[in-house]
Amino acid sequence: MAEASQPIVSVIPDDEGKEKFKKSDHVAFYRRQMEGPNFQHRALLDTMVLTEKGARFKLLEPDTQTTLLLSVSPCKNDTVRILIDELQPIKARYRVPDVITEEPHVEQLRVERQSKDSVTLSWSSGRHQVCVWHFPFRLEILCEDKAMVTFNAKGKLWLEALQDPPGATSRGSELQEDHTSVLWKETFRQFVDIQANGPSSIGADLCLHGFSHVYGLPEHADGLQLRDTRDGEPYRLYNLDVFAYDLYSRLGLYGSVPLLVAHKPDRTLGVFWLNASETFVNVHYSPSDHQDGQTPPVKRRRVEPQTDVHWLSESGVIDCVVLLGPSPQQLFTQYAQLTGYQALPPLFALGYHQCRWNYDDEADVKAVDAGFDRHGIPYDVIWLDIEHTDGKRYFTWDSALFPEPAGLQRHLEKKKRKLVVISDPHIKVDPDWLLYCEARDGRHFVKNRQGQIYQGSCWPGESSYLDFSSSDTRAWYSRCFGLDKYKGSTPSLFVWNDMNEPSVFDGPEQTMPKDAVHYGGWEHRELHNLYGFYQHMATVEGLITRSGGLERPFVLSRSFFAGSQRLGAIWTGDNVASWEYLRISIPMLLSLSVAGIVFCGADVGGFVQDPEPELLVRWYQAGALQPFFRGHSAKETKRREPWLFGEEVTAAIRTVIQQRYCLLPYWYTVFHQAHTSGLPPLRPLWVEFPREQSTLTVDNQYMIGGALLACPVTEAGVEEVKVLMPGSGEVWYDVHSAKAYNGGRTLSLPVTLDTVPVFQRGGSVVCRSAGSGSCTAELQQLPLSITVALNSQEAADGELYLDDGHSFSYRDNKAFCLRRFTMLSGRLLCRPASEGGGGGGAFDCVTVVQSVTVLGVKSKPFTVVVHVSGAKDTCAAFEYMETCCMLTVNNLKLRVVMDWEIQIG
Ligand code: NBV
Repeated sequence: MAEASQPIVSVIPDDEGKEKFKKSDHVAFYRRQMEGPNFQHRALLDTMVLTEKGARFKLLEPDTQTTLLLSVSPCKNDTVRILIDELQPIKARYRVPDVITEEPHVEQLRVERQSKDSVTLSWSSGRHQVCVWHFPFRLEILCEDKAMVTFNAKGKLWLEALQDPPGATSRGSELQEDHTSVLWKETFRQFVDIQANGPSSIGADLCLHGFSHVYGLPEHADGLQLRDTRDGEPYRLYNLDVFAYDLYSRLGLYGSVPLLVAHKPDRTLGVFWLNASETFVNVHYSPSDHQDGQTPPVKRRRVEPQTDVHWLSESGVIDCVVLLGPSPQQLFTQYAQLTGYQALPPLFALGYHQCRWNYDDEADVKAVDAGFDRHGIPYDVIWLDIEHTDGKRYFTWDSALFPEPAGLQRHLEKKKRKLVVISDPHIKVDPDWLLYCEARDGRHFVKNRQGQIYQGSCWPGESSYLDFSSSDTRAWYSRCFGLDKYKGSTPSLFVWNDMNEPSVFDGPEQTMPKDAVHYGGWEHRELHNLYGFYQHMATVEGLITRSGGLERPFVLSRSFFAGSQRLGAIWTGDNVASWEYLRISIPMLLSLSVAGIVFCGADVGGFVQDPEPELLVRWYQAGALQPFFRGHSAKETKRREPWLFGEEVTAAIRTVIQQRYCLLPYWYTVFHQAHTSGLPPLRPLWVEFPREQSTLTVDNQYMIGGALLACPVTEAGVEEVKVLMPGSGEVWYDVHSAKAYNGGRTLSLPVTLDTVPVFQRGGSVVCRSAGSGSCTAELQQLPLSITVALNSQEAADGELYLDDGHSFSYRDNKAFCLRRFTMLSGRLLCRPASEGGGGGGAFDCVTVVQSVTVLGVKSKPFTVVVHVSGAKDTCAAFEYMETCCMLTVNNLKLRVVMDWEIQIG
């Protein structure tokens, strides 16, 4: 069987290809809901039942005589789950499994007030209330008597009852044949979709009171703040393979997270719409001119702003969780409690990754690897794209190009470097290939609606698609990564899942037909947005099992859903080597971060086309300050390893990669924080400065953790950039010059090609490695340098997390080290971060602090005295630079696991 035509031109949408993807008006369920009537639902208050799972009510729609079941469950972590299903569906409707990690504890509800019009229930000692209105049905969530959210404020509640197929015995057969055929069949271009149980869409609106800024809903190539959708398309959540996607667009991309986050100075709130079918979201700000963060004109009567959010999905049930915050931190924790925390990556995964479609052969890989050493550029991982396989049969090797893959991995492993290989979800239809036969015979493929194995075209030619929604299939796929089974693989091989939207070259919108059938008889439409998430899960399981449960996996996936953060990293797919794509990468990564997908990155340099050297340098500078840092380029592009553009470019790239490596102790610490508290490493400014109006619309700058403000340069040929220094009363220190700036203003800073504006916040402590090494394993042997940045009270604190960097020992044996550095009244203390908070355990931490720099020291001290518990005090030599108020103490050898202090007097 032939491989699919190779040149990417065959899959690049040309002008005709733009039609490849639907707009909302091509989508029947969207039109039906937008053009249809507002139903007149009534909550039958006398049907209320209070159980330990919350409150239940029946809802009646008199015109259609549909009865729905509403349940409201307030949870202990200040979230409220609203679930609406048909009271008696002809068969169970799809409920998204495997995303919510554990059902949160439900609070006991108390009836506060009840009348024929409404019932008010309270929990959490009356602090929170829900009020359910009989007619028109609304559900209001109040915090301290203030309405926060009204569900169904605009009466958009919609739920189409499932029907039996025509000709079947029950209700559906009553429909007229011609009427049925219009409703049940949807055509797009040459593709016909037959809906097994008829129209089954759902929808609802929520009014967010007092909010005029909402964020989240990735993945879209657009700004951070969601736009009012009245002037165009709704946000679409439908995972699609969109090559060189359009910018500033609300069309669906590779992954979806149905979490919307609203923020105002005194509250951050979330709405999580747990549905994996095609989904649209309309956002309406009122007053409509209030969304840009400007205060409304003075003369106009002040109207409380609100944001109305209308969700519409093709099928499933209404399952909506309102997260009440109130702080951004609390919101992130609530969301992580619901869908899981970021997996703690192995340290190498935070290093630099070198990828290309493709490195040609073993010699090429070795030459590129040697190039990094020759040019003194650290890196950890080299990647192989689809051409490494035998005819796009994943888990195999092209024997001419990669005759000794295990030897290649050992070669890299000697330098403590890793290999990542691609593994896509499509399997070449090849009865002579054992893996194909096993999958076929084990019934691991998705079927078509006629019950045969579904086939579509992809890289290998005719392919079938693994049904990762089945746990049996996931287990089988996981076993394929076993070292005995995956010939040529070694423990230093890690994995990349691409094309898992899934991408099907000859499918509707280049994906799988919605009427394909998965395990359990579920139509693909029900779980489309989960497909990539499930492949990612199976791959992660495979790597964990391969190591006997001991080693942390690393898997990059292109497609994702809510909860993918538990699995690993994602990237923003096929971007283009242009300044605009560099710029958009920042809000794209911030939107992902806000929605829990925090280990994310964009192809550095741009995947398609050739970046000019200046763009390449600026992209490395930006990428080095983003969580997942990988250079990648498409097949037709020119080679672009960092040393191919002359010494100036090589030096600039070397510098930022080295700086990234030096900063890895800090990155690792903020990842540990994401892993334990849900706080994203990359944070929009409003997360750290929630009360500052000026931060709400900023999406070219961000915080890395709580301490560093980054503002990568993303314009060509600039000599100056504007940086908002948030927070009046804050002090910011330029990390390169140590120069101090006061917060609460926007600065113009001169820049050259080498400048990367990064500032440390006064009041923070940042730990860096004293050198970069050639990869992260080498870095772990190096001592640390600590930078203490004083605030206006001359205080600062910060944490450091260390462990072995690769195993689950930190979890299973508490083998980690979590330290807190606190500076107050001229005294810097190094202590455990919390009672018993990782004082070493089984982790033999030999890391020492070599130097301490204190920024913001107003005058030259007389002495610096070091005190280590159990030893004599010693005076340390120091340097003081008056021009930048910087004190440096060098030549220290303070073990980070020991308690010690430095007194500046
Ligand atoms: O496997 C080839 C590419 C890969 O390099 C890229 O990163 C993915 O986003 N893949 C898409 C398939 C082909 C794209 C035209």
